[in-house]
Amino acid sequence: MGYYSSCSSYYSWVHILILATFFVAPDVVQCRVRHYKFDVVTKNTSRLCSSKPIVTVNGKFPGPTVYAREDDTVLIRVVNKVKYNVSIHWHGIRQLRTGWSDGPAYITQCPIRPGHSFLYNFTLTGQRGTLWWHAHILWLRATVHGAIVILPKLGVPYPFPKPDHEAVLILAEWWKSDTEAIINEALKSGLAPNVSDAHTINGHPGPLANCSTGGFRLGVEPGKTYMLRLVNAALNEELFFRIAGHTLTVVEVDATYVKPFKTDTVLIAPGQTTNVIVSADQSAGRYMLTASTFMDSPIAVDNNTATATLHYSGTLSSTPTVLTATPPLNATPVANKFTNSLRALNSAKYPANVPLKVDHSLLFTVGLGINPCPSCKPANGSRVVASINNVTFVMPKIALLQAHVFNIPGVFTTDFPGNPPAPFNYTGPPPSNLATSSGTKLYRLAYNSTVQLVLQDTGIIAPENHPLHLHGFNFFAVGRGLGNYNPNVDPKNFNLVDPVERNTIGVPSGGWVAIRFRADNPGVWFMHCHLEVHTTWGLKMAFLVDNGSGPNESILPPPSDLPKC
Ligand SMILES: *[C@@H]1O[C@H](CO)[C@@H](O)[C@H](O)[C@H]1NC(C)=O
Ligand SMILES: *[C@@H]1O[C@H](CO)[C@@H](O)[C@H](O)[C@H]1NC(C)=O
Ligand SMILES: *[C@@H]1O[C@H](CO)[C@@H](O)[C@H](O)[C@H]1NC(C)=O
Ligand SMILES: *[C@@H]1O[C@H](CO)[C@@H](O)[C@H](O)[C@H]1NC(C)=O
Ligand SMILES: *[C@@H]1O[C@H](CO)[C@@H](O)[C@H](O)[C@H]1NC(C)=O
Ligand SMILES: *[C@@H]1O[C@H](CO)[C@@H](O)[C@H](O)[C@H]1NC(C)=O
Ligand SMILES: *[C@@H]1O[C@H](CO)[C@@H](O)[C@H](O)[C@H]1NC(C)=O
Ligand SMILES: *[C@@H]1O[C@H](CO)[C@@H](O)[C@H](O)[C@H]1NC(C)=O
Ligand SMILES: *[C@@H]1O[C@H](CO)[C@@H](O)[C@H](O)[C@H]1NC(C)=O
Ligand SMILES: *[C@@H]1O[C@H](CO)[C@@H](O)[C@H](O)[C@H]1NC(C)=O
Ligand SMILES: *[C@@H]1O[C@H](CO)[C@@H](O)[C@H](O)[C@H]1NC(C)=O
Ligand SMILES: *[C@@H]1O[C@H](CO)[C@@H](O)[C@H](O)[C@H]1NC(C)=O
Ligand SMILES: [Cu+2]
Repeated sequence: MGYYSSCSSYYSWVHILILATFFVAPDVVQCRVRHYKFDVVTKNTSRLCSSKPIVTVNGKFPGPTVYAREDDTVLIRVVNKVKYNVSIHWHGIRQLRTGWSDGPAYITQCPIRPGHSFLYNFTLTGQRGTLWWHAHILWLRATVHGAIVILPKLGVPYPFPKPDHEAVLILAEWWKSDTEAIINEALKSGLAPNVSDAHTINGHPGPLANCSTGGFRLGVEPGKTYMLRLVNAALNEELFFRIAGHTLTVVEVDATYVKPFKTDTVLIAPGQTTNVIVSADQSAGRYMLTASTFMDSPIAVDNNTATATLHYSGTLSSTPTVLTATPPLNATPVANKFTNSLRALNSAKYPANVPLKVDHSLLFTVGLGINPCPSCKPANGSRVVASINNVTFVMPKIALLQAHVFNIPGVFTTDFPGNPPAPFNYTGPPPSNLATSSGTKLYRLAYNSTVQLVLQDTGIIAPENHPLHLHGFNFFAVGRGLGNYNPNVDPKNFNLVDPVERNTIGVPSGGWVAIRFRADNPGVWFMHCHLEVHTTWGLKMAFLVDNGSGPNESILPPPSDLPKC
């Protein structure tokens, strides 16, 4: 099938992007140490009527899939051959004691400058499933992203019947213009950036879009079962995923197993991954796959649906494609039905270790704001910002983890507020003053302390669903509701038995979500909205987790090639 797997040699992954085929999980061996090389290079493309250079890894869009097994150590040399500063984040990888390899620029590392390289070095401990990697600087992740497939340890089965074949499906977002020009224009004006021009499935918008280069085709054989590893790599939009005429069985999200359930629609937010099993149990033919936008508040979005085709072998060319309707753009009930169906598998082998005792009980408001900006003429002298607990995060000039470990003063403070500084009716009429404060504030946690964090949306400018991503940890989503979180009532309804475990969670529009995690990973860990526009506007903060006192409870020493600022 054109795949190649080796533990010890550098190679450029030959990604199988042949139309009308299916991917087969490579025959991945267990490696003590596994090597990859990522060359960050510019590549010309001609998709959606635009022929523009894009930044890629190894010239691929989407980028190469990293295949590995649980317990492998992965070494990935990233070589920067483009004009931009670059860093790569391994989204959802726990990075136990290896925060240096997490990747967010100016949080755990200084960027890799043009002409330089950095060796990411991490071990896959206690995780198996689909994750993904992406650039974590500027808006480069629009085209610099790919899947990470962590197979169970050799010989360990999936906790569900083994599918006959597997495929990676990366959902993404495409602008005809250069994405750096899009965000720079927005920052200058003070207004929201232009929405994208299309969504894509494995790099292709599909036959429904104008000027398409042909849609992605997933070839299937009648009677076989397929595991689709879905990744939402879009910058700013949550997506619904469907396959005409087929039921999907969800078995895993964010590389944690869930109690399998059947659905006709998957909801997937930027940053999230979802594994579904589909049986090729329909009559031979072509069936449409759709990735369509979910937005249940009055915010401008790209509502173009990306399409691909499930193509049965033996289909006559005259057979018409079976279409599917997409859920309405604002289909909150469809979204809720999916979200409420997610439960941790919580088996003897894969228990849900929900922290039952809480050391830090935190309430963070997440939302937008408006600050003065004299130069922002199009926005009449103001600009849209975003904040957590009214703090618009200011990016430091020196990476926070370095400042922490090397004791460099003046880079950050540890006074991030654990509660809103001035409580208000978060989901009611907005306060008269929409301004935010700003700073590079961290929240400090002792090693192994436990956190309950309620993320509360605000209605400032508009209520909106924010997919929050926490680096360095998985968390359990123990509760969720509409309106303002009520600490006297809502905890009674928390699910502390089998809540879904993940690394990215949607805070519902005009509502809240409660998560719990154990701070068992020393380092500095970013938490931010995975809508790139909100992150850019400042909806981000970081947790500082101290070393523990035990032998394996300190962050490892920094690698010698760590980039300098
Ligand atoms: C890529 O496109 C740019 C302009 O967009 C052009 O200058 C350059 O020659 C192209 N490179 C290749 C290899 O086609
Ligand atoms: C990777 O990190 C481990 C520590 O976790 C270290 O022992 C090893 O030498 C590193 N490998 C390389 C090639 O730097
Ligand atoms: C954003 O959209 C506006 C209006 O369509 C257009 O004039 C502008 O050129 C776009 N910006 C970029 C960077 O493409
Ligand atoms: C497709 O073409 C139509 C008609 O020219 C236009 O209105 C629409 O915006 C185009 N869609 C995309 C995705 O470019
Ligand atoms: C998609 O958005 C465009 C521009 O806002 C709007 O004109 C169109 O009606 C929308 N289409 C759907 C199906 O919502
Ligand atoms: C700026 O002010 C003009 C004139 O009052 C108004 O028409 C326009 O909508 C304002 N723009 C924004 C972004 O507030
Ligand atoms: C934590 O432990 C590491 C490794 O022992 C050490 O380098 C570091 O100085 C310790 N303290 C902090 C604040 O990182
Ligand atoms: C908050 O505002 C909403 C909407 O106006 C209202 O229904 C609710 O009663 C308010 N809550 C409180 C605690 O004032
Ligand atoms: C946020 O901070 C700004 C600046 O200090 C202040 O003016 C505003 O009232 C605060 N808003 C809230 C909701 O705390
Ligand atoms: C962390 O705390 C839990 C609960 O108090 C305890 O059972 C566990 O041993 C601790 N782990 C470490 C590494 O200290
Ligand atoms: C610390 O880690 C090493 C290497 O992974 C392991 O051999 C040792 O047993 C661990 N020690 C403790 C106390 O967990
Ligand atoms: C790249 O990063 C370095 C280190 O932080 C910084 O000094 C430099 O200005 C950055 N370059 C660009 C083009 O942003
Ligand atoms: Cu957001």
